Parts: sequence; structure tokens; C-alpha cells
Amino acid sequence: MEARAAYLHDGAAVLRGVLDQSWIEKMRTAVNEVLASPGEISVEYTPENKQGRYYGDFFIWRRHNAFRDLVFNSSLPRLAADIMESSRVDFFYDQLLVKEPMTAEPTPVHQDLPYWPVRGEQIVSIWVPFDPVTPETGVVQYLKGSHKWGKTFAPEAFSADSGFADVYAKMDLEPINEVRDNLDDFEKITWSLEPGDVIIHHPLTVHFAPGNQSASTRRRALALRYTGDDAVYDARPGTFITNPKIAAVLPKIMLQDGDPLECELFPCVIRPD
Ligand SMILES: O=C(O)CCC(=O)C(=O)O
Repeated sequence: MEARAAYLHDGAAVLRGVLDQSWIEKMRTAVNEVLASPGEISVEYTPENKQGRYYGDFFIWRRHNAFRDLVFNSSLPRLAADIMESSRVDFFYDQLLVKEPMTAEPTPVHQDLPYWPVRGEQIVSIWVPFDPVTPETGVVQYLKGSHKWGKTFAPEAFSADSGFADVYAKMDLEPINEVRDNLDDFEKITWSLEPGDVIIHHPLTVHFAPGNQSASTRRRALALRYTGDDAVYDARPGTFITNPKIAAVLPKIMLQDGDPLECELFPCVIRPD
């Protein structure tokens, strides 16, 4: 599979025309519903006195049918299985990232894995936009090959007052400042996308996204995280799931360090034959 080869080599790859228009329409409506009625663990990353809106939300599949349908019944779980070459697929979580027109806030330079209570090789994110995305509206950019650097950087909170900074401080990892301050030194890969196209990325690939500078085009996007055969629960302190606000609304996680992920919160989507 060409996309898998690119994903393994570069840390990210694009697939065109994966979702048809009916999914896009359905999810646009669903995202608008979420934005009109923000979830309990949603975060407004744009300060109140500033223009635009950078909205983040998590685990929406648990409360919204359209999100659940996309996660379980679209072609995306099969895509995840193929990219990971995994006989099983579990669903880790969904993360909605909306940048309305004229939103200045960037997505910080980061790797995903340090935020997560998971370890393993078979873990993939599928970034699914519901609007056309360009560098102007805030498409994600990846540092080519950074998943193979053998480094794990300390997570950064997406905004100073989002309530995550104290949680992440529990991790004793190398800060990412050196990379963030020298972005020009690294080769980046990025794509402009039409709705229906998706990007897949590796959990250790360093990535970031600018704000949305367009005066009229929205940037509604959903990141879906799937795991495969070798992924296990990682009980190290400071992962995003230990944020008290998040822990309070999710079922209690009974998993022990090293357990396979499947449980009520991380359901199996494709079971091995
Ligand atoms: O959508 C964005 O701005 C960032 C996405 C991202 O960081 C992710 O999917 O891991």
C-alpha cells in the first residue's frame, strides 16, 4: 500500500477522496451541533477578548451518533487496519479541532504519543477535514521523518489556561523548544486538502498547524486515533486522560499498565478473524 510506505518513511501521508459527500454533509451538521452546544470537556483555546474561535473537544463519539457512526461504520477503521497492518483495531479517541475564520491561535509544535496513556507501534491518527484546507486556513504541517528521531518530547498545553499545563508538568521529558525555535531547519510535509481527503500520521511525528487567516473559510477537522495489535495501556503519570476534568466525565479506567486497550472507553472496532 503506497500510503503505508509513505507513512512509514515520512511519518505522515495523504489519501484523497476517502469519504464521500454524504459523510461530509452529515459531519458538518454534526460539528455545527457540537459547536452550538459545547461538551463538558471542550476547550476554547481562543481567549474571550480575541476574534475567531479555536475549539477543542474529545470523546464526542460517546454522546453524538454521527461521530460514532463515522468512527465505527465508515471506511476509516479499515484504512487504519491497513496502515497499521493490524488484524484488530481498537478506537482510542476522537479530537475535534475547529478553527473559525480569523483565528490567530496556532496548534503548538508537538508529538501526540507523550500526551497519551498508550504505547506500541500500531497507533495511527487520521486527520479528517470537513472544509477545504490550505496553509492559509490552517492545514497541519509535519516534520518529515521526525517519528524516527528516537525522541519523545514533553507535551505542551494547547493554551496556557486550558487546565492541561499542570497535568503535563508531571512528565519528565525533554522540552520541544529547540525544535520549535528552529522550525526553518527542518523539512516539512503538508498538503492542501478537499473535504473527503484525509491525512494519516504516526504518533511520534512532530507536527503543528497555523491559525486560520481566512476571513471566510472555516476549518472544521476531526482527528481519529485508532490502535492495533501491539498497543497497550500505559499508566505513566501526566497523560491527558488524567486531567481531573476529563477523568470526571469518563468511565473509570480499570486497565493496568501493559493491558490491551479494549474496554468500554476504548472499544474494539475490527476484531481479528
Ligand atoms: O488540527 C490541528 O490543528 C492539529 C491536529 C493535531 O495536532 C493532531 O491531530 O494530532
